[in-house]
Amino acid sequence: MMERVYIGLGSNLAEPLEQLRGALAALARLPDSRLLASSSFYGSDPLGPADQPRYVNAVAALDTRLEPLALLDALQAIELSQGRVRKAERWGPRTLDLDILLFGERLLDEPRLRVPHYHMHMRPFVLYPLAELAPDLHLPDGRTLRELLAACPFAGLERLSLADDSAPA
Ligand code: PH2
Ligand code: MG
Ligand code: MG
Repeated sequence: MMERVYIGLGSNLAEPLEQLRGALAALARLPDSRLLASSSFYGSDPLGPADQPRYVNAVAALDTRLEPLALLDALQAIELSQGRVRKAERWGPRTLDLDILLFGERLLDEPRLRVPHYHMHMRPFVLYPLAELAPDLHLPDGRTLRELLAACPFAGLERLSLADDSAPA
């Protein structure tokens, strides 16, 4: 069964725009999956330590037959292939971060993976790009994306590109 997955992309090191473009190209090559759409790219104020560069963020929609942990493995392989080094600092700078935001209607609470993503409901750099792709979305707990957006100001965000500019080649 194909399931609809939303993936958050983020980067604030080593040419963030190129990091996101490369990541979208890699997502388009995932096995047993189809990349459906990607949002505009957004510049965003860093959440967490303030002494780090601004991020570029986007969201992608994917249909996949992969199981969640197989998809997580594939996303981490993409992060590593683009030079990510995992550091101890929480919410510190990174070359590429690919987070599973939603996986169909599933609620997952495993050591490696919590879905929905634990802070997505209050992160403007997740909610606004997601709303471009799925404005009528409902979360598995019944909350609507519209409700979450109403409680989340468009703060520290700047739309850098239209969705079409960031589409994979
Ligand atoms: N990711 C983090 C920590 N802080 N801030 C912004 N603006 N965008 C991110 O993607 C981000 C962050 C940890 O994954
Ligand atoms: Mg993250
Ligand atoms: Mg992550």
